[in-house]
Amino acid sequence: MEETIAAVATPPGEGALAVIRISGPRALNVADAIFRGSRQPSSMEERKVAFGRIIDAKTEVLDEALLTVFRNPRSYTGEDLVEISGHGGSLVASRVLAAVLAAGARMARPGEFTERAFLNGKMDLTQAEAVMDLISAQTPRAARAAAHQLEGRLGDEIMTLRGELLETVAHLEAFIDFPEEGIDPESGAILLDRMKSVGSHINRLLATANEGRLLREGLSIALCGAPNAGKSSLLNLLLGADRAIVHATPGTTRDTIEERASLGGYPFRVIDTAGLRETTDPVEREGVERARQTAENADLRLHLVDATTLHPMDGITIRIAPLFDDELLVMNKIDLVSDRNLLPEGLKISCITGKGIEALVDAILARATGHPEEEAVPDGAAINTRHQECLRRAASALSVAIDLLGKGEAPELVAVELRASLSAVGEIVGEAGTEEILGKIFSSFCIGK
Ligand SMILES: Nc1nc2c(ncn2[C@@H]2O[C@H](COP(=O)(O)OP(=O)(O)OP(=O)(O)O)[C@@H](O)[C@H]2O)c(=O)[nH]1
Ligand SMILES: [Mg+2]
Repeated sequence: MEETIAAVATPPGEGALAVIRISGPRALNVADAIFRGSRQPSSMEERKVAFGRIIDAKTEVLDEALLTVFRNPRSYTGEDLVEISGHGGSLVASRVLAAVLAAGARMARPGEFTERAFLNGKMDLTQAEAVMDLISAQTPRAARAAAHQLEGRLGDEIMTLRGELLETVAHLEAFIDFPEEGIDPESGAILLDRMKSVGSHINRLLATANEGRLLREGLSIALCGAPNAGKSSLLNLLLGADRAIVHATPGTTRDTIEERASLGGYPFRVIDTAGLRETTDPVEREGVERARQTAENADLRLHLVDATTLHPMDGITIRIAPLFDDELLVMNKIDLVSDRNLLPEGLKISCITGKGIEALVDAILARATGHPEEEAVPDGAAINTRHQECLRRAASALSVAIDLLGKGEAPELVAVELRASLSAVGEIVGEAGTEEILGKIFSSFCIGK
């Protein structure tokens, strides 16, 4: 028999409420032991709420709470499940949990409620992953993508792909039953077409990996350049907050300052750095060294140049020496430049007036997503690294299958590869879920989820 698990599902600290969850075959008995209300939890109707007192084994009153009963299979986990909403102090919640554990539940592992939901068929593996994505989403766009995945959009897409592969295997296996006849050229061509179309479906999904990584992990972007270029001003502007000290004195920023910002709905970490210059000041030199290292480790590098130092003149082409090969060059303080059209090609902004900032954000997004910002970002599935790994395996087995079929090899051999492709696709939704995969996924969850 499954053990009954329990945990505090709300974050630690003080709050209006704390929720304690109990799930498993003994959830209602455990609740009976600690709850004194107008009804016993085990005799309550499902999805009904009762008010009562929470007591421990010595009948000391620990809290007043609302208790909700969900019965197997109509609960988050698919098991009998009880939720207790009590007062949100960390001590009171942990005392209630201790009473629950003393009454026969055991402490849940991270993600164990969701793992049980998956094991009991309440959701597929992509939906279970979406629960975690939704909880950890940093921007509205990331939250929306996670909510779509939670709804089952990615799972449905994978099931469609799986269906296409299954049909192809079935088609192929019809020939295995009649080995002496082999595959006639006409059927061979139809099969090949089918396999290629499955291949392009896999590639379409693989193409969403970058978007998925961006939404889930975000990107870091380092602001670099000479002292006084306006790096700290730009950081503050992008954050919409007065975070870093801005001053006319060159060499103001010494340490790197890293802050989260949402640009175009994507989560970014924007890092302000010390102005890069030769210096004898040991503290500033350390700052410059850190600035270089930070910039090299960042996903994107933005090279900010004070446009007033460029002195554009008619007939003279200004060249700005790049700091990094792949940098995004940005000229700042254009509000102070009268001959703007004489400035070199590139992004031009003013941190004082805000001019050009939108175009700058668009350029950052185009770099980050790999497609121009005006192009609509696919609203559907955006796969994660695990899905990507499975799909790559599926694609490679499929391409071997296509190769074998093209060479006129026996249908059995082609079928082996197709089956490998099928099982890799099935792994995404958890059809062939090994303990190891599940352990990896759910251990990253928080306790109580
Ligand atoms: N007119 C004008 N002044 C700006 C603009 N951006 C920054 N400044 C001014 O330039 C000076 C330097 O700005 P910071 O943001 O501190 O420059 P920084 O690149 O962080 O400088 P360090 O930290 O010393 O490397 C400040 O006086 C800002 O007010 C701009 O777009 N236009
Ligand atoms: Mg600065």
